[in-house]
Amino acid sequence: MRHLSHDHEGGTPMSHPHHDHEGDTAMRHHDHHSHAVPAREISDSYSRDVSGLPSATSPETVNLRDGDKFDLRIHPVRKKIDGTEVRMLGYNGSIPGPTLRVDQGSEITVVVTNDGDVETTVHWHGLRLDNRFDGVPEETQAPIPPGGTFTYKVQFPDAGFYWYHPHIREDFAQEMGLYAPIIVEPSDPSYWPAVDRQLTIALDDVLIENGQMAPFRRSGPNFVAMGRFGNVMLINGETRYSGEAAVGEVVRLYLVNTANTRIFNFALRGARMKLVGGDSGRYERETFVEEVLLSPSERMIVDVLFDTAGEVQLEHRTPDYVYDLGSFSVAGAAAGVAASSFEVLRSDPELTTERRSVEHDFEREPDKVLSFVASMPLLYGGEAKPVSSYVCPMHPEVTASEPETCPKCGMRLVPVETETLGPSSYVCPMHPEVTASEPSTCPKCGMKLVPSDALPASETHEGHAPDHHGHEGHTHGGHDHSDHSGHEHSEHDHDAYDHGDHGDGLEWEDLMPEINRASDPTNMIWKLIDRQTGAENHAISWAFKVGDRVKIRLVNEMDSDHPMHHPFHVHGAGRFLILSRDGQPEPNLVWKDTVLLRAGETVDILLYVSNPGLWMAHCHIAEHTESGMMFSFEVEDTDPRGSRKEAN
Ligand SMILES: [Cu+2]
Repeated sequence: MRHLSHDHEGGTPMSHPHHDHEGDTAMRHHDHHSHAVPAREISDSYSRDVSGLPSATSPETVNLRDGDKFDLRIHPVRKKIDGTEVRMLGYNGSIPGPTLRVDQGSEITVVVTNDGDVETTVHWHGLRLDNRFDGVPEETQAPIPPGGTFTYKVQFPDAGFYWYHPHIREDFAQEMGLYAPIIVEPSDPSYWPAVDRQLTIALDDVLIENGQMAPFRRSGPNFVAMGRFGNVMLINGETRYSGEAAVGEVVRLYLVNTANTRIFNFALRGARMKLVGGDSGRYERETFVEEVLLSPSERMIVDVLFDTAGEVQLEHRTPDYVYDLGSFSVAGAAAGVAASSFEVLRSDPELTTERRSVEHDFEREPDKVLSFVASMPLLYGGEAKPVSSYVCPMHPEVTASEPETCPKCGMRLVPVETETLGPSSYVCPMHPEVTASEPSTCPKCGMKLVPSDALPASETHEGHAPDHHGHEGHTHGGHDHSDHSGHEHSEHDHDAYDHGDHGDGLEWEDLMPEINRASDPTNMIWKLIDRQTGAENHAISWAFKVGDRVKIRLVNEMDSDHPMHHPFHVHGAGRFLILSRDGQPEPNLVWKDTVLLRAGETVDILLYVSNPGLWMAHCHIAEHTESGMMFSFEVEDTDPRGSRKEAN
């Protein structure tokens, strides 16, 4: 598979000791580079200055035992991405930050020092921990100011794969590099199947324009419509993965999606993959899969058998493209023994039992109903100019003389302020130099052209420069997509609507970047609505007790200015099972803290409430969270000995 722009990059931190090489290279490049950076800092933008910053280091894996203390320092670093040097933020100087490897049932102390560019907290994603240390600003702690510290006690009741990231300006700070994995080793040594080795894989993207990180506003997020898509894929902070494996070796990959908004559909070409775990621990049944779908913040744990020598490609497969994320070189012969049991598909007795115990929950009415709705004054509000026609921003071929909704995606049509019946020119959202007089697709990237006059002018547009690396890191599809029946989640049937051009209710790319860039919390309103009370976002006031099993119906409404997918995350009040999607029982259970809701989809979850306190629930698209698509709920401690009542 071709990979045009990344051949200079070295390997991944976990497999290549040569990585610190990059420091020297970066240093030399820096002197040369700083002259080329235009002196165009907008006052409302966070600094992009790399001068004097240390180079990002390779992420470490830190083994911590019960009672251990660990220091975590946040500070700016400079990092070379795709040949360009950018300012980013690292935990202990690396991107991703250090992987914490801990024991189930243990507790550690983490002393966080913030020498970064913005106030911060650390959220320990997916952990059912003491509420005081959940990292929610103003609710569980005061923000850690630049120069400040905070000491967290972090507990790990459940085996599996978790991660940590900021909970203030996630759209900026997490995107700038503040994310890192946590592996919780199970107390039961037979909890997981045998493997020969374990690796963590963080999937991300960043937006590089004109040789710089696209600016972030201090005053608040933009790209609030679809979230900030990157144009450079990052795998463990690098543009290309480069690993090695032995023939016959079984390697466990702990996968996490740390992107602001991009969904990753991860696949390996040339090796066998067994799905064993999800957000929190193992699946009810292990299954062989061709690919795994991860929305932002979701995790998947796959065991990989490298059964033949050669190159095994890591891919992100979308309906239109296959992104090349790097490769494993497979050679030699494994000394390990895990391969002998790779064919065995095990099941989890606990979740098998749980499936029986939730049988009546599939049928009963939900306790809570939560809707996901958008209103978009940017496109639909305000001026009452006479207009003669309307067009769908996503589907330019859909036009009407009345302000209807698009039959394909449900978006409200946008007024076209011309006298002509339809748009007269079309432009590629990714390649502005590509224009046409008829609706067609871009020869460079295959995206549909949009009407030029449907795009509002963008004040801070820095240009999608023709030489940007948006789609150079991938080759066009051509992979046989028929052979992925092993993955139940990717087979969801949604013929009731057609969204994102693929009928899957997912937005794989930013289809309207100008509109997206111009969107902010004032002109793009994301709402969670409690359908029983009508309360919206922070006004929602749910109260549960420890021990409750709450059935929550999540409705991603099509009757919305911009229906799109949302990954819904519940903090450590408990963990949940997905009961059903559009009425279809979930075929393979796993404990979850985040669930992907496709556009138009209704998902029932069952939340097992275990931890008292004030807990947050929100969409995990960073820009949606930051623009208010969130609320918090109370959990009362029913344990009479429960003494942690500092909140009142
Ligand atoms: Cu969202």
